[in-house]
Amino acid sequence: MHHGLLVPPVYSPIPPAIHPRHQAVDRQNAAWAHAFGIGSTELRDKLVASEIGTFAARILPEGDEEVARLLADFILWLFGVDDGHCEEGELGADPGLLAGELSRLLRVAQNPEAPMLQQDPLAHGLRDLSRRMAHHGTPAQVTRWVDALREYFLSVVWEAGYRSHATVPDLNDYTLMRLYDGATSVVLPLLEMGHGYELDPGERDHRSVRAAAEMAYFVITWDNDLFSYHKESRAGQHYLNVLRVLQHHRGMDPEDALRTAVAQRDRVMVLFERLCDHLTSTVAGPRLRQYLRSLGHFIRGAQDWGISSHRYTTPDDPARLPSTFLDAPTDDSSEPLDIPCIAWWWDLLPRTQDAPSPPLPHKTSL
Ligand code: 3E9
Ligand code: MG
Ligand code: MG
Ligand code: MG
Repeated sequence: MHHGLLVPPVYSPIPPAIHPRHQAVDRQNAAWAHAFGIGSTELRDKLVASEIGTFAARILPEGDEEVARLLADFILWLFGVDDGHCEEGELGADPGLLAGELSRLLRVAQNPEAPMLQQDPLAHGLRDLSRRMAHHGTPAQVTRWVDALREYFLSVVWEAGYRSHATVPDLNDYTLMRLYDGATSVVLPLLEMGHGYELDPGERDHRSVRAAAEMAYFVITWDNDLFSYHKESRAGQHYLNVLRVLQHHRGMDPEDALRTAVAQRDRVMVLFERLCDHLTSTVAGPRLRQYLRSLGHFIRGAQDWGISSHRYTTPDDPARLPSTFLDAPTDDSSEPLDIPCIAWWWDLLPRTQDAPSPPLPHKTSL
């Protein structure tokens, strides 16, 4: 008899937090999905039942309520694309057609007034999101939102290539693709909008700050792969997940793959904490400190939502997910993971206490 994989509690040094208006955010998110008719009726009902508003309320626990609502609607829209087009739809195994459709949507995000895709509910929803982004963000923040959507779209087209051939990427390619196909980078402009500030581009784009953001993407998507393995592996479609990558390319059984993936995310979690502490106590002004705190809320929010949302617990065939977190990692090594595209993250801080620190961003006037 198949009992499914038992996912253990994972290490999380970040305290939980939620916006006091989370119930209202969740209710309004459901109303938005219905008003714009996102996805098929079946998909929409499933998304509405998965408490996406609560997820957004965990990412911006102290942020502006309107921006938390905007984030919730955007995440629901992203699932409309990721589930509706990529993982369950026909375009998901046809990279060329998918690239065309996503490019048209990108133009709608950039120019909501463009008379294109006028009968398409996803385009209609995106027009609303784009106008609200322009209301809450600066032109530069809206541009970065569109640019981040483009990098997410590129990665899901890459993913569609694997789906069309029913192949599985190696760990390095999977990691590189996963940094973007989890739609994590598209959330970042909203972290700034939610607190009404704009980071200095020199700070945001500094190697160490970009690395901290990428580490957050890694932990969020590895955690998602642990929590969504049950949902993904039973769906009967070609799925990509780090547990599958490790089984396919390293010959591991599911339990070994699980232990390995947990150790990988623990090492990155430890490095993220060290890097954020270092930035906070040396060079970061109030805005960068808020940005780093928001990355932490994003990680912890994805964890709290991931272990409790019906999307992953699948009550009709329950997943064996943890209900708590650990306060110590299973692997606290400060050696780089053997994944070439991210190995440079471990060069940003001294490996031992007494080694000199590499240069970090100049102190700004913030
Ligand atoms: C996530 O990967 C796909 C995104 C499009 C979901 C939208 C979520 C966010 C913008 C925030 C990041 C949160 C995560 C990754 C939970 P995948 O594996 O297709 O997600 P699934 O829910 O199907 O496991
Ligand atoms: Mg996906
Ligand atoms: Mg998915
Ligand atoms: Mg998943």
